[in-house]
Amino acid sequence: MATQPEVGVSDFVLLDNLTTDKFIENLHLRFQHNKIYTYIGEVLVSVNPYKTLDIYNAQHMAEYRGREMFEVPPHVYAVADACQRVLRQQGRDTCVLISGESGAGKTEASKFIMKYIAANTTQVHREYIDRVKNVLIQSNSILETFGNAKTNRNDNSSRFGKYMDIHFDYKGDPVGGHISNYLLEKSRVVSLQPGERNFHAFYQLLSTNNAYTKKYGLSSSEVYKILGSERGSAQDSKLFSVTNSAFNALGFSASVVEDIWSIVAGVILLGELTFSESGEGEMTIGGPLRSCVSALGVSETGVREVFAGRVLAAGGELVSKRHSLSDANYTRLALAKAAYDRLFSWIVQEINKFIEAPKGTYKSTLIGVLDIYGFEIFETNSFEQFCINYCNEKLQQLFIELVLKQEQEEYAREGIQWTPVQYFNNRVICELVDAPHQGIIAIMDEACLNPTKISDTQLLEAMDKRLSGHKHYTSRQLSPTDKKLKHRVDFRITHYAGDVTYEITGFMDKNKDSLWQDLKRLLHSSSNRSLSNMWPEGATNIQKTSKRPPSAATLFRNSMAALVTGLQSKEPFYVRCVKPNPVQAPNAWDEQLVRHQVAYLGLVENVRVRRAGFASRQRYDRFLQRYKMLSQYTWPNFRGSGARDAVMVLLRDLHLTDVQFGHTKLFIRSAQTLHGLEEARAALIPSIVVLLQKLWRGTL
Ligand code: AD9
Ligand code: MG
Repeated sequence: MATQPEVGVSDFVLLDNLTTDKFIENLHLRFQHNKIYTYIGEVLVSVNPYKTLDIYNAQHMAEYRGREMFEVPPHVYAVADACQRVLRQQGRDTCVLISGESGAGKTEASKFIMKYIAANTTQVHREYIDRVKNVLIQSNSILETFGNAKTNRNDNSSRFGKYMDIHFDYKGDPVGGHISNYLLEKSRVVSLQPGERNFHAFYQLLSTNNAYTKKYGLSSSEVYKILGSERGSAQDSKLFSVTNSAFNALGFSASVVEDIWSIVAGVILLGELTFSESGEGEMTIGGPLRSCVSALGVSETGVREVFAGRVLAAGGELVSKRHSLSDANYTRLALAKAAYDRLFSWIVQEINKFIEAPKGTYKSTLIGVLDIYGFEIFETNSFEQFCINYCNEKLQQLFIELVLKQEQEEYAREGIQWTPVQYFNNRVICELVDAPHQGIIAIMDEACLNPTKISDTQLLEAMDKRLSGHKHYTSRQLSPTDKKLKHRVDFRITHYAGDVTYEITGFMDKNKDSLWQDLKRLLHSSSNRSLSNMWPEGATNIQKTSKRPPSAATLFRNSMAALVTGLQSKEPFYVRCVKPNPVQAPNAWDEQLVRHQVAYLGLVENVRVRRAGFASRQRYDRFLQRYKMLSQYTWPNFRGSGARDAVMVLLRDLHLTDVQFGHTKLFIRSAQTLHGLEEARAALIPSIVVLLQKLWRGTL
């Protein structure tokens, strides 16, 4: 690799006089020279360049293959390579945790990692592996079409969480994968903040006149409510072809693809329906009802019925309830959200069928890549932001546990000399949200289970009562004397990344997340085979549906807990993404914004822990076994007793001093030292092999 002049330091550990100012100065200097990557030991800090850099081609990939992180300039490929090496050499599962706020570059980083991993395969079974690679990459474009949208922070914001496992065989070649999706922001289907767009899929479908628009009476030149103030662009039209090719490449049949786009059309058309009351109190439905039912493959009578009223099972009896206009409208929106949300999860499931390693394939190890929504503070924050920010708290907690806490605890345990580094532990905020019986989720669930209908305001009152003493919780309602504040119905959580005020309106409804049985039955009755399959529970007899399903927040909390448990068992690598400015512009640097992120990501603390820390730690017996050949005092056997003493003698002989001796382990400060040991060992091995052969043959 051509050596390039160093700009600032490529590892923050090497900074003189570490302060936040110096840290930011170095980050900025490198950013100005398009050096967007810098290490903190093995943690990669990445700044979004908001421009295309020529650092990702095949030649660059080749330069990182099989190289140690400290040998080559910082790059996301180096992380991917290290991940794959741990997997191949130690047979351990690894994972890459990518964090940072919305628009910081997480999804792009995850794609680079996947590309690198997919490219870095052996030459045998090329054709099969090419298919797996292709499938893993194509699945991304489908997920982005249906799960991403333009927000005020990011033109291509992931509105769902994604965790992808890539499975490898014993040779380290990818054989398949599995995607888990978390909580799609389905409220976006029916309401948009000013300046934002709905999911890309809607614009793609309406960017040209195509077979679907023709079939369902849609037109690319019409205005549809679901699209907000934006229209499908030439770019959307291009991406529509990309999405369809991806469906095709993955193996979706033409009829399933037709089912999918028909559901998207049906949701657009649901957005156009209106309700009014005729003179006799009869409800009339305005708008393109015919096309809507045709797109959804359901009967017009069925749709009229679900809007006109619903049937409830109360104490074993069936009771009909007539809908008011606002009930009908609520039903329409609920139907649109549910149909789209289920479509998204179903697409993920289908993709999983295509990317799953075939039965009988030996799955040896895996790399998990987590790309999940970043921390969000909007003008108005609702239930979705509450869940998204809770998820970020959990991941920060994992980072603290793995990087800051465990490392320091080990130093203490091993009796290593050490000045402890202070850091904020956000466990207390996680518990504010998820503690059993006392956390916000528990209080919300209690309210949702209450047989009498609890309003959002009553929920807030219950939260205020139970949480008012908590350091990270404040409610505006607590100032009933202040007239201006009295009617505000929000609460504030002091998150690790800043204060967020959540509007309580809609929390109850979104947490219950129940869809009336009539609607499930309607969707299950669809002649659209895929839609019908998505709603198996619509086949259940209404009187038999008994237990209430877990709430949305509980499901989310459980899926986060499972995710964290899964990640804990793997060797983690971190990519910490930083957003340089709020306007998505190249070369612009907003010092305040960067400073805020550096603070809450705990980057300076990370450097402190790392700096005072050690690149490697190994048990004495293992270390001795591996390197005893490097000294005449330990090869072939140490004359004294105890591995610790032997290692001391060995290191004295090698004049190595940047180490500390713990109770059970040796701590090596720099990675270079370790590398030197490895090189010396590699150089000696051939002569030792010859020696051993001679010994065996008795010719020595
Ligand atoms: V969100 O939480 O999903 O809203 P992300 O995923 O953190 O967010 P994303 O990866 O989507 O952000 O990056 C935002 C945009 O920045 C991309 O669409 C690219 O235009 C741009 N970007 C990010 N990383 C790079 C990069 N390494 N090189 C060039 C980049 N452009
Ligand atoms: Mg993203």
